[in-house]
Amino acid sequence: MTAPSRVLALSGGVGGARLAWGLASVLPADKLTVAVNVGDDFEHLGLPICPDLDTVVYTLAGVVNREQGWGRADETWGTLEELRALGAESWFLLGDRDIAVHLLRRQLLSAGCSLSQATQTIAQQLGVATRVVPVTDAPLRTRVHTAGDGVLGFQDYFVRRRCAPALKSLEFEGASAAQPSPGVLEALADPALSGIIVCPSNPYLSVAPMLAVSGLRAALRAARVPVIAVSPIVGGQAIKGPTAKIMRELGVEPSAAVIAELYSDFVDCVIVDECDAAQVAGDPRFAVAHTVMRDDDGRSALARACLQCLEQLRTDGRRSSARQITSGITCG
Ligand code: FO1
Repeated sequence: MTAPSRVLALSGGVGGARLAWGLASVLPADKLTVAVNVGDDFEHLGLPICPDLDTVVYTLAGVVNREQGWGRADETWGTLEELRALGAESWFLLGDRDIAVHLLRRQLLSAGCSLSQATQTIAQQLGVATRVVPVTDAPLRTRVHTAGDGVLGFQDYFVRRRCAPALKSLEFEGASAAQPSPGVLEALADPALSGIIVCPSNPYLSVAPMLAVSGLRAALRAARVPVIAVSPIVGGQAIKGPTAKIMRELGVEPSAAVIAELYSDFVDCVIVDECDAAQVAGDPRFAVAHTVMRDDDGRSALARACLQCLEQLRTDGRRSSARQITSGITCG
Protein backbone atom coordinates (compact mmCIF):
# COMPACT_ATOMS: atom_id res chain seq x y z
CA MET A 1 0.00 0.00 0.00
CA THR A 2 1.41 3.44 -0.94
CA ALA A 3 2.17 5.91 1.87
CA PRO A 4 -1.13 7.08 3.35
CA SER A 5 -1.92 10.63 2.33
CA ARG A 6 -4.67 12.78 3.83
CA VAL A 7 -8.15 11.45 4.56
CA LEU A 8 -11.28 13.41 5.52
CA ALA A 9 -13.88 11.42 7.46
CA LEU A 10 -17.44 12.58 8.15
CA SER A 11 -18.70 11.18 11.45
CA GLY A 12 -21.78 11.31 13.64
CA GLY A 13 -23.00 9.12 16.46
CA VAL A 14 -21.38 6.10 18.02
CA GLY A 15 -20.73 4.06 14.84
CA GLY A 16 -19.00 7.01 13.24
CA ALA A 17 -16.76 7.52 16.25
CA ARG A 18 -15.71 3.86 16.22
CA LEU A 19 -14.55 4.01 12.61
CA ALA A 20 -12.85 7.33 13.35
CA TRP A 21 -10.92 5.47 16.05
CA GLY A 22 -10.03 2.76 13.52
CA LEU A 23 -8.80 5.35 11.02
CA ALA A 24 -6.75 7.12 13.71
CA SER A 25 -5.18 3.74 14.58
CA VAL A 26 -3.88 3.23 11.03
CA LEU A 27 -3.16 6.81 9.90
CA PRO A 28 -0.65 9.35 11.23
CA ALA A 29 -2.44 12.10 13.19
CA ASP A 30 -1.65 14.75 10.57
CA LYS A 31 -3.18 12.58 7.82
CA LEU A 32 -6.71 12.41 9.23
CA THR A 33 -9.34 15.05 9.77
CA VAL A 34 -12.62 13.96 11.35
CA ALA A 35 -15.49 16.33 10.58
CA VAL A 36 -18.31 15.82 13.04
CA ASN A 37 -22.05 16.43 13.05
CA VAL A 38 -23.25 19.26 15.30
CA GLY A 39 -26.98 18.99 14.60
CA ASP A 40 -27.42 17.06 17.87
CA ASP A 41 -25.92 19.90 19.88
CA PHE A 42 -28.04 21.84 22.36
CA GLU A 43 -27.88 24.11 25.37
CA HIS A 44 -28.86 22.18 28.50
CA LEU A 45 -28.71 23.49 32.10
CA GLY A 46 -26.90 26.49 30.60
CA LEU A 47 -24.16 24.24 29.17
CA PRO A 48 -23.19 23.76 25.49
CA ILE A 49 -23.63 20.03 24.87
CA CYS A 50 -21.95 18.63 21.74
CA PRO A 51 -22.66 14.89 21.83
CA ASP A 52 -21.11 13.83 18.53
CA LEU A 53 -17.97 15.95 18.97
CA ASP A 54 -17.49 14.63 22.51
CA THR A 55 -18.18 11.05 21.44
CA VAL A 56 -15.42 11.26 18.80
CA VAL A 57 -12.95 13.03 21.12
CA TYR A 58 -13.64 10.69 24.05
CA THR A 59 -13.37 7.63 21.77
CA LEU A 60 -10.07 8.78 20.23
CA ALA A 61 -8.78 9.66 23.71
CA GLY A 62 -9.69 6.20 25.00
CA VAL A 63 -11.84 7.65 27.79
CA VAL A 64 -15.30 6.95 26.36
CA ASN A 65 -17.77 4.67 28.13
CA ARG A 66 -17.27 1.75 25.72
CA GLU A 67 -20.56 -0.05 26.43
CA GLN A 68 -22.64 3.07 25.75
CA GLY A 69 -20.34 4.55 23.12
CA TRP A 70 -20.91 8.03 24.56
CA GLY A 71 -20.11 9.80 27.85
CA ARG A 72 -17.07 9.11 29.97
CA ALA A 73 -15.65 5.90 31.43
CA ASP A 74 -15.01 5.88 35.22
CA GLU A 75 -17.78 8.43 35.59
CA THR A 76 -19.37 9.67 38.83
CA TRP A 77 -22.85 11.17 39.09
CA GLY A 78 -22.81 13.38 42.20
CA THR A 79 -23.66 16.59 40.34
CA LEU A 80 -26.59 15.07 38.46
CA GLU A 81 -27.94 13.49 41.68
CA GLU A 82 -27.79 16.87 43.41
CA LEU A 83 -29.40 18.56 40.40
CA ARG A 84 -32.21 16.00 40.59
CA ALA A 85 -32.59 16.69 44.34
CA LEU A 86 -32.79 20.39 43.50
CA GLY A 87 -35.60 19.72 41.04
CA ALA A 88 -33.53 20.47 37.94
CA GLU A 89 -33.96 18.55 34.68
CA SER A 90 -32.17 15.23 34.89
CA TRP A 91 -33.42 13.24 31.86
CA PHE A 92 -30.18 13.92 30.00
CA LEU A 93 -27.49 11.94 31.83
CA LEU A 94 -24.47 14.13 32.49
CA GLY A 95 -21.67 12.68 34.58
CA ASP A 96 -19.21 14.78 36.56
CA ARG A 97 -16.28 14.32 34.16
CA ASP A 98 -18.54 15.10 31.20
CA ILE A 99 -19.85 18.23 32.92
CA ALA A 100 -16.25 19.42 33.34
CA VAL A 101 -15.86 19.31 29.54
CA HIS A 102 -19.10 21.25 29.04
CA LEU A 103 -18.01 23.86 31.61
CA LEU A 104 -14.64 24.29 29.84
CA ARG A 105 -16.41 24.57 26.48
CA ARG A 106 -18.76 27.14 27.97
CA GLN A 107 -15.80 29.17 29.24
CA LEU A 108 -13.96 28.96 25.88
CA LEU A 109 -17.02 29.91 23.81
CA SER A 110 -17.84 32.77 26.20
CA ALA A 111 -14.26 34.00 25.78
CA GLY A 112 -14.91 34.26 22.02
CA CYS A 113 -13.44 30.96 20.82
CA SER A 114 -15.11 29.27 17.86
CA LEU A 115 -16.48 25.77 18.34
CA SER A 116 -13.51 24.53 16.27
CA GLN A 117 -11.06 26.25 18.63
CA ALA A 118 -12.87 25.00 21.74
CA THR A 119 -12.93 21.46 20.35
CA GLN A 120 -9.22 21.62 19.50
CA THR A 121 -8.39 22.74 23.07
CA ILE A 122 -10.48 19.99 24.63
CA ALA A 123 -9.06 17.34 22.28
CA GLN A 124 -5.49 18.44 22.96
CA GLN A 125 -6.07 18.44 26.74
CA LEU A 126 -7.35 14.87 26.40
CA GLY A 127 -4.26 13.88 24.39
CA VAL A 128 -5.97 13.57 21.01
CA ALA A 129 -3.60 14.52 18.16
CA THR A 130 -6.03 13.74 15.32
CA ARG A 131 -7.83 16.81 13.99
CA VAL A 132 -11.44 16.66 15.18
CA VAL A 133 -13.51 19.53 13.83
CA PRO A 134 -17.18 20.42 13.85
CA VAL A 135 -18.60 20.28 10.33
CA THR A 136 -19.48 23.95 10.86
CA ASP A 137 -18.84 26.56 13.54
CA ALA A 138 -22.24 28.09 12.86
CA PRO A 139 -25.40 27.19 14.77
CA LEU A 140 -26.95 24.06 13.25
CA ARG A 141 -29.79 22.21 14.97
CA THR A 142 -31.67 19.11 13.88
CA ARG A 143 -35.39 19.55 14.48
CA VAL A 144 -37.60 16.48 14.35
CA HIS A 145 -41.10 16.96 12.90
CA THR A 146 -43.20 14.21 14.41
CA ALA A 147 -46.71 12.83 13.84
CA GLY A 148 -48.54 13.94 16.96
CA ASP A 149 -45.80 15.41 19.17
CA GLY A 150 -45.05 18.52 17.15
CA VAL A 151 -41.51 19.67 16.35
CA LEU A 152 -38.88 18.41 18.79
CA GLY A 153 -35.28 19.27 19.44
CA PHE A 154 -33.01 16.37 18.59
CA GLN A 155 -32.10 15.29 22.13
CA ASP A 156 -35.72 15.68 23.24
CA TYR A 157 -36.68 13.21 20.48
CA PHE A 158 -33.66 10.92 20.74
CA VAL A 159 -33.11 10.75 24.51
CA ARG A 160 -36.07 12.14 26.40
CA ARG A 161 -38.67 10.42 24.21
CA ARG A 162 -36.37 7.58 23.08
CA CYS A 163 -37.32 8.02 19.43
CA ALA A 164 -40.90 6.87 20.20
CA PRO A 165 -42.75 9.61 18.24
CA ALA A 166 -43.29 8.72 14.60
CA LEU A 167 -40.89 10.81 12.55
CA LYS A 168 -42.46 12.75 9.69
CA SER A 169 -39.52 14.86 8.56
CA LEU A 170 -36.26 16.42 9.66
CA GLU A 171 -35.28 20.07 9.50
CA PHE A 172 -31.69 21.29 9.87
CA GLU A 173 -32.14 24.74 11.30
CA GLY A 174 -29.33 27.11 10.29
CA ALA A 175 -27.86 24.84 7.62
CA SER A 176 -28.31 27.17 4.66
CA ALA A 177 -26.51 30.00 6.49
CA ALA A 178 -23.81 27.68 7.84
CA GLN A 179 -20.42 27.43 6.13
CA PRO A 180 -18.11 24.42 6.45
CA SER A 181 -15.66 24.94 9.31
CA PRO A 182 -12.05 26.00 8.60
CA GLY A 183 -10.82 22.47 9.30
CA VAL A 184 -13.18 21.01 6.70
CA LEU A 185 -12.24 23.61 4.09
CA GLU A 186 -8.54 23.09 4.81
CA ALA A 187 -8.84 19.31 4.36
CA LEU A 188 -10.84 19.66 1.13
CA ALA A 189 -8.27 22.10 -0.27
CA ASP A 190 -5.25 20.01 0.77
CA PRO A 191 -3.43 18.75 -2.35
CA ALA A 192 -2.45 15.69 -0.29
CA LEU A 193 -6.11 14.76 0.22
CA SER A 194 -6.51 11.24 -1.16
CA GLY A 195 -10.02 10.29 -0.15
CA ILE A 196 -13.18 11.07 1.79
CA ILE A 197 -15.03 8.58 4.00
CA VAL A 198 -18.62 8.87 5.21
CA CYS A 199 -18.55 6.83 8.43
CA PRO A 200 -21.32 4.34 9.34
CA SER A 201 -23.55 6.98 10.89
CA ASN A 202 -27.28 7.38 10.69
CA PRO A 203 -27.88 8.82 7.19
CA TYR A 204 -30.86 10.89 8.34
CA LEU A 205 -29.90 11.94 11.86
CA SER A 206 -26.12 12.29 11.57
CA VAL A 207 -25.04 12.53 7.91
CA ALA A 208 -27.91 14.57 6.43
CA PRO A 209 -27.32 17.55 8.76
CA MET A 210 -23.67 17.61 7.72
CA LEU A 211 -24.56 17.42 4.01
CA ALA A 212 -27.02 20.29 4.53
CA VAL A 213 -24.20 22.68 5.47
CA SER A 214 -24.00 25.20 2.67
CA GLY A 215 -21.65 24.13 -0.11
CA LEU A 216 -20.50 20.87 1.50
CA ARG A 217 -22.47 18.42 -0.67
CA ALA A 218 -21.40 20.31 -3.78
CA ALA A 219 -17.79 20.17 -2.60
CA LEU A 220 -18.04 16.41 -2.12
CA ARG A 221 -19.51 16.06 -5.62
CA ALA A 222 -16.74 18.15 -7.10
CA ALA A 223 -13.97 16.48 -5.07
CA ARG A 224 -11.09 15.26 -7.24
CA VAL A 225 -10.64 12.29 -4.91
CA PRO A 226 -12.82 9.22 -4.37
CA VAL A 227 -15.61 9.40 -1.82
CA ILE A 228 -16.84 6.25 -0.07
CA ALA A 229 -19.43 5.50 2.58
CA VAL A 230 -19.72 2.63 5.04
CA SER A 231 -23.31 1.44 5.30
CA PRO A 232 -24.75 1.68 8.82
CA ILE A 233 -27.43 -0.77 7.74
CA VAL A 234 -26.41 -4.40 8.13
CA GLY A 235 -28.80 -7.12 7.05
CA GLY A 236 -31.75 -4.73 7.10
CA GLN A 237 -31.15 -3.60 10.69
CA ALA A 238 -29.19 -0.68 12.09
CA ILE A 239 -26.39 -1.63 14.43
CA LYS A 240 -26.91 1.32 16.75
CA GLY A 241 -29.91 3.56 17.28
CA PRO A 242 -33.17 3.97 15.43
CA THR A 243 -32.03 4.05 11.79
CA ALA A 244 -34.24 1.16 10.71
CA LYS A 245 -37.33 2.53 12.53
CA ILE A 246 -36.80 5.99 11.06
CA MET A 247 -36.35 4.59 7.57
CA ARG A 248 -39.62 2.70 7.85
CA GLU A 249 -41.37 5.85 9.14
CA LEU A 250 -39.93 7.70 6.15
CA GLY A 251 -41.31 4.93 3.96
CA VAL A 252 -37.87 3.66 3.03
CA GLU A 253 -36.97 -0.03 3.28
CA PRO A 254 -33.82 -0.24 5.45
CA SER A 255 -31.14 -1.67 3.19
CA ALA A 256 -27.60 -0.92 2.07
CA ALA A 257 -28.98 -0.19 -1.41
CA VAL A 258 -30.93 2.76 0.02
CA ILE A 259 -27.70 4.16 1.42
CA ALA A 260 -26.20 4.07 -2.09
CA GLU A 261 -29.28 5.88 -3.42
CA LEU A 262 -29.16 8.54 -0.71
CA TYR A 263 -25.51 9.34 -1.48
CA SER A 264 -25.53 8.52 -5.20
CA ASP A 265 -24.61 12.05 -6.36
CA PHE A 266 -21.28 12.16 -4.53
CA VAL A 267 -20.28 8.69 -3.31
CA ASP A 268 -18.28 6.39 -5.58
CA CYS A 269 -18.61 3.23 -3.53
CA VAL A 270 -20.57 1.97 -0.50
CA ILE A 271 -18.93 -0.62 1.70
CA VAL A 272 -21.44 -3.18 2.98
CA ASP A 273 -21.07 -6.00 5.47
CA GLU A 274 -20.25 -9.54 4.42
CA CYS A 275 -23.81 -10.59 5.32
CA ASP A 276 -25.14 -8.33 2.56
CA ALA A 277 -22.61 -9.54 -0.05
CA ALA A 278 -25.18 -11.59 -2.02
CA GLN A 279 -27.50 -8.57 -2.23
CA VAL A 280 -24.87 -6.42 -3.95
CA ALA A 281 -22.97 -9.07 -5.94
CA GLY A 282 -21.86 -7.71 -9.32
CA ASP A 283 -22.97 -4.15 -8.55
CA PRO A 284 -19.94 -1.84 -9.00
CA ARG A 285 -21.41 0.69 -6.55
CA PHE A 286 -20.55 -1.63 -3.65
CA ALA A 287 -17.59 -3.24 -1.95
CA VAL A 288 -17.77 -5.84 0.84
CA ALA A 289 -15.97 -5.91 4.20
CA HIS A 290 -16.58 -6.79 7.83
CA THR A 291 -18.35 -3.55 8.80
CA VAL A 292 -19.57 -4.64 12.26
CA MET A 293 -16.82 -3.40 14.57
CA ARG A 294 -16.88 -5.76 17.58
CA ASP A 295 -13.54 -4.64 19.02
CA ASP A 296 -10.49 -2.48 18.34
CA ASP A 297 -9.10 -4.94 15.79
CA GLY A 298 -12.42 -4.79 13.95
CA ARG A 299 -12.27 -1.01 13.86
CA SER A 300 -8.72 -1.00 12.49
CA ALA A 301 -9.58 -3.71 9.96
CA LEU A 302 -12.56 -1.73 8.66
CA ALA A 303 -10.38 1.39 8.48
CA ARG A 304 -7.82 -0.50 6.40
CA ALA A 305 -10.62 -1.82 4.15
CA CYS A 306 -11.77 1.77 3.60
CA LEU A 307 -8.26 2.92 2.69
CA GLN A 308 -7.85 -0.01 0.29
CA CYS A 309 -11.18 0.80 -1.32
CA LEU A 310 -10.11 4.42 -1.79
CA GLU A 311 -6.82 3.28 -3.28
CA GLN A 312 -8.61 0.92 -5.67
CA LEU A 313 -10.93 3.72 -6.78
CA ARG A 314 -7.95 6.01 -7.38
CA THR A 315 -6.30 3.27 -9.44
CA ASP A 316 -9.52 2.67 -11.41
CA GLY A 317 -10.07 6.41 -11.81
CA ARG A 318 -13.66 5.79 -10.66
CA ARG A 319 -15.90 8.84 -10.17
CA SER A 320 -19.52 9.13 -9.00
CA SER A 321 -22.23 9.54 -11.66
CA ALA A 322 -22.37 13.29 -11.02
CA ARG A 323 -18.65 13.53 -11.65
CA GLN A 324 -18.84 11.25 -14.75
CA ILE A 325 -20.22 14.24 -16.61
CA THR A 326 -17.19 16.34 -15.76
CA SER A 327 -14.53 13.67 -16.06
CA GLY A 328 -16.11 11.66 -18.88
CA ILE A 329 -15.19 8.42 -17.11
CA THR A 330 -17.91 5.78 -17.19
CA CYS A 331 -18.36 3.32 -14.34
CA GLY A 332 -17.56 -0.31 -15.12
N1 FO1 B 1 -27.91 9.22 25.03
C1 FO1 B 1 -28.94 8.65 25.73
O1 FO1 B 1 -29.60 7.77 25.21
N2 FO1 B 1 -29.25 9.07 27.00
C2 FO1 B 1 -28.57 10.06 27.61
O2 FO1 B 1 -28.89 10.42 28.74
C3 FO1 B 1 -27.46 10.64 26.92
C4 FO1 B 1 -26.68 11.64 27.52
C5 FO1 B 1 -25.56 12.11 26.81
C6 FO1 B 1 -24.71 13.04 27.39
C7 FO1 B 1 -23.61 13.52 26.70
C8 FO1 B 1 -23.35 13.07 25.42
O3 FO1 B 1 -22.26 13.51 24.74
C9 FO1 B 1 -24.18 12.13 24.79
C10 FO1 B 1 -25.29 11.66 25.50
N3 FO1 B 1 -26.14 10.72 24.92
C11 FO1 B 1 -27.18 10.19 25.62
C12 FO1 B 1 -25.92 10.23 23.55
C13 FO1 B 1 -26.42 11.24 22.53
O4 FO1 B 1 -27.75 11.58 22.69
C14 FO1 B 1 -26.16 10.59 21.18
O5 FO1 B 1 -24.87 10.08 21.19
C15 FO1 B 1 -26.09 11.47 19.98
O6 FO1 B 1 -26.74 12.66 20.09
C16 FO1 B 1 -26.61 10.63 18.81
O7 FO1 B 1 -25.75 10.76 17.74
